[in-house]
Amino acid sequence: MLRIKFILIGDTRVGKTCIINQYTNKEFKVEYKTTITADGDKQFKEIKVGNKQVKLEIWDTAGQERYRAINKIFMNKAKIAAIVYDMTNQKSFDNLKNWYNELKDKSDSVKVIGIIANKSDLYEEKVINKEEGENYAKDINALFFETTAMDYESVAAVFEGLTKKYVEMEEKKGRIKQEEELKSQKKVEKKKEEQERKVEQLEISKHTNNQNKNKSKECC
Ligand SMILES: Nc1nc2c(ncn2[C@@H]2O[C@H](COP(=O)(O)OP(=O)(O)OP(=O)(O)O)[C@@H](O)[C@H]2O)c(=O)[nH]1
Ligand SMILES: [Mg+2]
Repeated sequence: MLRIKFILIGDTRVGKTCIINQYTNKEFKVEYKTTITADGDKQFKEIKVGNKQVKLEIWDTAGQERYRAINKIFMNKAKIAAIVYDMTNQKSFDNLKNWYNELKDKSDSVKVIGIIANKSDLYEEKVINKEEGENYAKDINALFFETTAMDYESVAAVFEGLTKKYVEMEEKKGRIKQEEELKSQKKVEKKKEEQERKVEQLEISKHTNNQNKNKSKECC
């Protein structure tokens, strides 16, 4: 089974813990309890992507400034990162670039990034419109999602969409690798054939030389 480390980052109170809770336990809690671990809390979920069985290892972390020095253990070997903002909070959107830079600085293993605009149920208080979020995601080559941690489908789309992209990328790389191997195998075979042909020609010419010698002996 393919095991994938999936991390969530973003400002405090944007809803990271609630998104994970909804996805793994199908529940939503209104009361707020800040996450205090800087090295991450882990949850697991098994899903099927195409014909591949995948085990997601989902890491939650603290968004609060004082816990925020994300350590290397948290980022280490993460393949997918979701950067979350709260669409009713301008600052959390402005901070996306800081989170993205931190990710770039501290991790070289992350292959797929998602930008998550959370709290879509509070549409009347919305201060960031969808296009702004989509444009930022496009700038950093990330996928964009709108979610509300109250709704399972909206958060499942994030985990499954990003995982699907990652698996497809890896499969493509695998295919490319296979093609390269096939090409170099063909090259080796071609070289071998050429060498065999050379040896054959050498033997033929040797044989004809011998025949000629014998003929000249016979004649004299
Ligand atoms: N209306 C609404 N409230 C939400 C949503 N997601 C989270 N909340 C609320 O926002 C508050 C913060 O949610 P958390 O999931 O704890 O936020 P966090 O990003 O984990 O915060 P830190 O652990 O401090 O980094 C809680 O009171 C939640 O109930 C949502 O989609 N809609
Ligand atoms: Mg939290």
